[in-house]
Amino acid sequence: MLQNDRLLKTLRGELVDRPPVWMMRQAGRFLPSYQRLREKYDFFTRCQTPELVAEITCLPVDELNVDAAILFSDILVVLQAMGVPIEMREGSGPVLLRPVEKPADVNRLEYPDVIHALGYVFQGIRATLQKLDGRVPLIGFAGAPWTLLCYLVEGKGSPNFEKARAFCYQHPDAAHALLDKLTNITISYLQLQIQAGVHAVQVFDSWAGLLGPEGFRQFAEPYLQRISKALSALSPVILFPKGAWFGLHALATSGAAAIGIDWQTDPAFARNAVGTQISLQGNLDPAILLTNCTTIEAQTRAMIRRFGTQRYIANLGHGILPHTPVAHARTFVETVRRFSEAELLSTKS
Ligand code: 1CP
Repeated sequence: MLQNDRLLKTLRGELVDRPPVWMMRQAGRFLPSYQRLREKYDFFTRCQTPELVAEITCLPVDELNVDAAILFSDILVVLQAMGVPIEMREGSGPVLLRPVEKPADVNRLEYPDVIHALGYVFQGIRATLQKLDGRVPLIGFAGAPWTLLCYLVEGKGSPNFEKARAFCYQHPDAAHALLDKLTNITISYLQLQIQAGVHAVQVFDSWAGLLGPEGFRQFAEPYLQRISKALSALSPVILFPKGAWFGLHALATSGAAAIGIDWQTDPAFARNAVGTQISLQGNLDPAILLTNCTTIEAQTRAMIRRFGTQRYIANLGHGILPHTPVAHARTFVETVRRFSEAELLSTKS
């Protein structure tokens, strides 16, 4: 039994006393307690050791009072399981040692035995659930096929992922074969996370907006739809198609329980695009958490007033920034926790 089920109620469209709140990338980024573990163990050791996964995942629950935990892992572990060696470099982030450069490279990627290759993730989930002891729900996650293709082709992070976009338009058949394979693997992977006990799953399509409306319709949306339709009977699904305001309407009928939006998307536009039968999540600019407590409080309250308190999950519009002071993150969470329905009504009249 969960002691705090606001997130799950919101995902089911049930009434809540106030919106649930959590922050994308809350586990492994800004907390000094995480930074200390980061000095002791390298990144993949942290991801592959169930006790460390449990410890890191619980840090923001213990220290910030958020309404949900997100599993400590990374979207790139799926690519490692497909036989792609990845180095996590200090300062510059992940580097894939053998990126996909031509269509023939797609065939080289292994279809992994997910249950074994990513067994440490499922063990991490079980260890985390024990440590959480029913305090809040646990969110599992995976990268969306398009966002994974971005890293596979580019070989590293990039502001615009031009190589990945060019690959899709120059080799559409190979791109679709790759996206199809990534979709099947992601469905198995998330099914196994659900079996291991996560209460909801989020699909991060961090680079969806880079495709533009037509590219999104071809190379991202069909795969998000497939993942969402395959899983929505098993668990609530949250889709986060960052930057793809133009795709919100189409995703509203994907079976997803919620759609996350970034800060460049207007809440009223998003609500109008998706209708009333789905929850929205977001969308405070993470840079606002770098300002001061007065500004954070004012901006957070304004955000809640725009979304309303029902069918809404308070969050940032993207991951929390590494240098965010803990007190600022706490102010964000506390402001949502203090927001009451009565207040919403009084500000409307
Ligand atoms: O040493 C370190 O601390 C490594 C940094 C790090 C961490 C803590 C990486 C490398 N990944 C993670 C964890 C992680 N990644 C989580 C765990 C939960 C949490 O931190 O709260 C999650 C949900 C992710 C998801 C992820 N990884 C996304 C999607 C979300 C987003 O922010 O857009 C993406 C795009 C990645 C790829 C990735 N992994 C790591 C880095 C530095 C990056 C970005 C690379 C880039 O494009 O520059």
